[in-house]
Amino acid sequence: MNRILDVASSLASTLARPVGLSAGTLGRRPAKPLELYEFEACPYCRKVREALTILDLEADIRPCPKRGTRFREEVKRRGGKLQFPWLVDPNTGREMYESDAIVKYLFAEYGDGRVPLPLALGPLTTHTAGFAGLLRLGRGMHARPSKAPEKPLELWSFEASPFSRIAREALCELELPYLLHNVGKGSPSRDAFVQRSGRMMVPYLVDPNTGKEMFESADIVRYLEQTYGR
Ligand SMILES: N[C@@H](CCC(=O)N[C@@H](CS)C(=O)NCC(=O)O)C(=O)O
Repeated sequence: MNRILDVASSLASTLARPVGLSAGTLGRRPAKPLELYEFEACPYCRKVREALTILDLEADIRPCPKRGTRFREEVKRRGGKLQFPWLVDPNTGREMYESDAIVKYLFAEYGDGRVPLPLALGPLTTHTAGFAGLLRLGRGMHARPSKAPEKPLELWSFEASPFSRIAREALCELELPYLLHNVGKGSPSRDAFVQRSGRMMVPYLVDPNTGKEMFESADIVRYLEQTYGR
């Protein structure tokens, strides 16, 4: 996709549903990152990713785009059906389908128990997430051939960041697993991130397989294509 159109449509997607911009009220912190099986273009998955940003939670993302071969079967084998999002919380042993149930669970375990209004409107929440996703013209929906990395990558991001979305979609389409660090506005995780990266800007990618670390969504997408695309 042309870069200007790419950035404009990602910005439009954020403006259509500007949720997952900031950290909210935080509760207890999990000892281990959550595990989320999802894909970027899925509106139900978007709701869960928004909750992760608001709750300032880290998650091991296992991308499950349509036609994907790397993580989809694991969901069917362990959960019983091919439906996304699917959340595993290694801290409590919970494994769950259904975005609304997952969102409620996350705010109960790691927030103050109250689901914020934009995530509590049932079908309206899902429809706005769906419309916002449509503006991305199918990005983050289908798998493309790729080489599997030995170790998961790491990405600093927050859900509503238009540039981070572009990087996440590439990770998703290439089925590259990554540890997602959410650093929304007001996030207590920002200081540690700035210490590590040198500045407050997302997306920021770290690839422990090659030692590469980089800002800039266009550079990240190019790097991922060159390193892992087939
Ligand atoms: N009610 C479910 C609906 C989930 C759902 O329909 N997810 C779609 C993706 S958006 C799905 O899993 N489709 C099967 C597939 O992609 O193979 C929820 O809220 O989580």
